[in-house]
Amino acid sequence: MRSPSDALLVIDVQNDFCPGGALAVPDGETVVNEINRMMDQFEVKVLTQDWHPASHASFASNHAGGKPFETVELAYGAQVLWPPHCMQGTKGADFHRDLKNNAADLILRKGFRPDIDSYSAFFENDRKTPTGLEGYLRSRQVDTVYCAGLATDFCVLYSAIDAVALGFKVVVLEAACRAIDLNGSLASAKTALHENGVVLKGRLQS
Ligand code: VGL
Ligand code: ZN
Repeated sequence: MRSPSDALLVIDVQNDFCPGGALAVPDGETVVNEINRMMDQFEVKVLTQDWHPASHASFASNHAGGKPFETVELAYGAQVLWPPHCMQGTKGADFHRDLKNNAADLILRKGFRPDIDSYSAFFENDRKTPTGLEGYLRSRQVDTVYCAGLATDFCVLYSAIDAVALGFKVVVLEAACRAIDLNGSLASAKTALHENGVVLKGRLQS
């Protein structure tokens, strides 16, 4: 068992981000075993679930002429348009069936506001609306956050950087993450993680 001040933060291991899903991350399902293996080592275990209404502003289909993977300007700034994914209550929004989701202490849903996307588990894409996760982790006296899940270059990246900004020590476990890699976004994500003081690690010793 690790120190009780260590939390495992598992980002968006949902069907739509796995092969066959609406926004499949290459090899996305391979993170499941890695994550399951670590689940018992942590006292604090949080899963996030991308959870969008059908009218969500990040869906290309909700913009006239909008195409997946292009960038548009929304009220809060630039936003990548995605194929509709992780719609509330759908199979695509469910966790991967093999993920040990029953072991989680907290399941945090994000991206439920129609007009704001939320990559980060801490702040929505307007960069100021909090999700409440900071308070939860502080109440449980967490000081170090170990990040895993999908996708390395979007939701894991934003979550890790926000966690650092909030004063947590942050480790991204690369063997337990996979990337979308849109126009070099994995390389820039790794640079940003390093520059922000996030520790990149392969896997934890068991
Ligand atoms: C994600 C794009 C859109 C992610 C979520 O989990 O990385 N990426 N919604
Ligand atoms: Zn999403």
